[in-house]
Parts: sequence; structure tokens; C-alpha cells
Amino acid sequence: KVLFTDVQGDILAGGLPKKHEIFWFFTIHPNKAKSFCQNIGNATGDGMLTFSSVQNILDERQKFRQTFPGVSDNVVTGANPSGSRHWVPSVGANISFSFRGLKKMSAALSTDLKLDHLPVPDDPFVSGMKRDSMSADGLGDPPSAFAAGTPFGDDQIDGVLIVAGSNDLIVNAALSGVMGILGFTKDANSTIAEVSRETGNVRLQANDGKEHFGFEDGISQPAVKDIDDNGADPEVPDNVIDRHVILVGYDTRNIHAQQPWMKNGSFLCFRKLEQHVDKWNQAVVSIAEKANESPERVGAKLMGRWPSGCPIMLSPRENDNSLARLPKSNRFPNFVKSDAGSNQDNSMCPLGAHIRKTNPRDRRFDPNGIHRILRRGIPYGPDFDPENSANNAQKRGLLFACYQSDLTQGFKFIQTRWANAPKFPEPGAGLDLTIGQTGDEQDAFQMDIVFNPGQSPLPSNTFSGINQFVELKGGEYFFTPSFTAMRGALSK
Ligand code: N7H
Repeated sequence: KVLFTDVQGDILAGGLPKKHEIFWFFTIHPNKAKSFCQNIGNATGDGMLTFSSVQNILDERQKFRQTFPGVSDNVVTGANPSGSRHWVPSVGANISFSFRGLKKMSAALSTDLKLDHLPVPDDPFVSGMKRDSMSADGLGDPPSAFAAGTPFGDDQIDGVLIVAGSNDLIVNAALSGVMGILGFTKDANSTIAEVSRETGNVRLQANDGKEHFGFEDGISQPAVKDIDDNGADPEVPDNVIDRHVILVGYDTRNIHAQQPWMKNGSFLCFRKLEQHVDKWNQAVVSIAEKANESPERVGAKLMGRWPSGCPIMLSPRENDNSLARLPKSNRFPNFVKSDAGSNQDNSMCPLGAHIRKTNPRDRRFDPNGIHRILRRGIPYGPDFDPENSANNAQKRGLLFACYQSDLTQGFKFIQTRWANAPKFPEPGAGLDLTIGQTGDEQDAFQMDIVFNPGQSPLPSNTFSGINQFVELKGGEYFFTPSFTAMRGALSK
């Protein structure tokens, strides 16, 4: 209970309830940093619910259970696939800071945050995403995502307010309220100013819960031992992770962040990922024609799941709705169907399928179970409509967000060592078919998809156009502190 009241609500237990969500990126006026820090402390005093803790979310869920007995909890968290979703009006807010923001705050604080002791060389958080992206072991991002004059290119973002809830009215009202409490005004006295904002929306009606390529998202999440039973399934033991994988302060071996004030905090990776739905659709159709398969089956091969969420490991030839929902949708312990030891088996699920690349379910690749993240993203932009070219000129994608105690072992590891690595988990894998990027065309075409056992892979030129489906538009790394830190070290 103490832990739950100390941790911000988006991190554990399914996260803030989100049908509508605003990420409000701000910069702190250096000469107002002191009053900004004081406001943070005041805003989180006893009885002040400006920012939601995990406990607040759990209380809300309990209230929901009592009001609607028998209706699945998932409808409250919005985190899992479900048929009908009922929503109670609810809203929650969280706050996170970039390293740049913490530096500014630290200059105004009497407590020593010991930021100079924090970094190990090339720590992603200390570098910030722009420099990390361009470093020698970078993320493979297009430089345009961090170009001068763009929100994430100008080294201005000190923090992000995340406000999420059941509709836009309630979210906008809460955002204005929280901004006011932090000292935002429209005159020169303002403590903070907006750099940019991103608005996410769960898609409408039939597409509720699905991302823009048409797949159910938010199914597979690790469950944090003793804290978070959501998704925990005894048949998939590796899906249960220790709390130190998500929360800072529980593993002294974690050299990337070990200051006492950071305990119960978590690192947030935010990436605005535009999805080119037309390119995805074209590639899927063109591969399907060459392979004499249905486009739906090709899409399922690229993702590792059918649009419903049903994993192709359990139903390789056709969708089975009865396997689409938790816990069944997660009940496949690994991707290897047949022979002992080899990871090479490609006949059920391609080595480059998105869910295989991002969670290989093989302890040899993650012996300590630390390359895991809690995903908390939300789609943005209107639905793609092939009949309406004006609509399609608008942008759409995923406001990707995930939490981990160590960015190097979490997001960065998954993106660079797995998704972007053409030989992972075996030579012939190619890049992650959804998010892989290296800038090297050759890598992109190295990929085997087999539709039927014993068949040889399609020739690689079948796949022109892959790895162009998702394009980074900017992003940043943040630290999401505990309530103890906000009341203490970060405000005094
Ligand atoms: Fe992915 N998608 O909606 O198409 N992702 N993802 N992702 N992703 C998953 O299991 C998607 C991205 C992971 O445990 C599903 O919830 C899209 C990044 C992980 O089985 C679908 C984008 C990273 C998993 C998508 C995107 C990850 C996962 C299956 C970008 C980290 C769990 C549904 C626009 C670097 C794997 C589900 C497991 C699953 C989609 C980005 C990671 C449908 C469109 C950047 C760890």
C-alpha cells in the first residue's frame, strides 16, 4: 500500500485510464525554477490529488467494480483487449522530467540531487534522446525527428505533464487545472511555458483498442511480481518480472540510476511514431499476391498476431477469436515449435515478426529477465480511410510510451539489439518488421517468411517497402519520480 501511494499511476497496474490523453511538454523559466519546485511540493501534499498514484487508480477500479459488478476491469484500464468497454468518467495526471529539466530544478534547490554522480558514460537519460539517437550505438532514427525548429530538436523540453481520462473535456479541464497549480500563467510571471503538446485518442467503435495498422494492442505486458497481477499467467512464468525491472531503487547493480531520491521512480521513454498505413497495406497486399496468401495472413506474419490479438503460434492458418483474449492470447511459452534448442524455426512465426523481436520469450537472450518494459502508448490521428484522400493527408500513428528502471536495458536494448539487429535472434531474421530501422537497405531485405512447413522462403525482393511503415517524429527520455521525491528532494 505504501508503495502504491508513492508510485505515479501510469507506471504500474495497467496505468492511467486512457481513452483520451494529452502529453504536455513544457520548459521551465530558469529564474522561476524555485517557485516551480515549491509548487510541485505543494501540489502533492496530503489530501492533494493533483497527480494520481497507483493507489488512486486501484481505488478507482474498485469503485468501478462495485458500480458495475461482473464487468471486466480491463474496461477501466483500457490496457487490454475486450469486447465492450464501459467507461466511468475519470481522469488522472502524472509528471516526468528530462535530465535537462532536473538540472534546472537542481540549481534552484537546496537539496543536492547528485546529478553529476548519476551518469555512466553515454547514459541515454543524461544524453537525452536526440544525442542518444545520434550516438555511435544510436537508435537508427531519421535525423528529421530532431531537426532544428521542431519540438524535440531544440533542447527545450524540461518535462512532460501527462493527463489521461475518459474524454477530451475532462482531460483538457484537468490539464488546465494542473498547469495552473504548477504556476503556468499567460504573463511574464509564468513558471513554465508550453513547448508542444501531443493528443492521443483510442480509436472509434469497432477499432477501439486497435492501433492504426488494425491490430489489437496492449495485450502482452509483463506482470510485476507481488504488485501487478494483470496478465500474470502461471503457464507463462517468464512473464512475471521483478519490481527492480520497472522501479528504480531495488537493484544496486543498476548503475544507471542510483540516487536515493530516485527510489520508486521509473524512466519514461516517449516516441511519436507516425504510421504509414497506406505503405503497410500496399506491402501486405503485394506480398500476399506473390505468395498466393491472404493479406490478412501476411499481416499476421509481420506482427506475430492476427488483428484480433490471437497469436499465430497458436493458430497459424487462421484467426481464432477464442484465442484473442487474455490469458489465452499470451499462453505460448516460446516461439520454437519443434526441435530442442534451436531458435531457427520460422515456419510458425517469422524471426522478424514484431512480437518475436521485441519479446523473444527465450531466456538465453534475457537471462536475468531485465529487457522488459511496461507499454503505455495510445494512438493519435484520424483513422485511415482509403476512400478519402483528404483524410489520408492527415497524420496518424502511435504516441509510444514505456516505463523501465533502466533505459539501456529496457527500451534501448529492445530497439537496438533486437529490433534493429538483422541477425537477431538468428541470421536471416532481418529487421523487426514493424519498427526495425538501421538506415541500411540491405538489412531491410534480409528476411525469411515461410507460410507452410518445408517451403523455402520467398525471394527477398518480394519485400520491397518493408521497414518504411513507421517513422519517428521526435521523442525524449524522462524520469517519473515518486511522491516522496516530489514532496522532498525535488521541492525543497
Ligand atoms: Fe509494439 N502495433 O500496434 O502494431 N506492438 N508497436 N513496440 N510491442 C505489439 O502484445 C506496434 C513498439 C513491443 O510480449 C503488438 O500487446 C506499433 C516499440 C513489445 O509478446 C502490436 C508500433 C517497441 C510488445 C504492436 C510499436 C515495442 C509489443 C501486439 C509503432 C519497443 C509485446 C499486441 C508504431 C522498442 C511483445 C501486444 C510480447 C507488441 C504494435 C512500437 C515493443 C500490435 C504499431 C517502439 C515489447
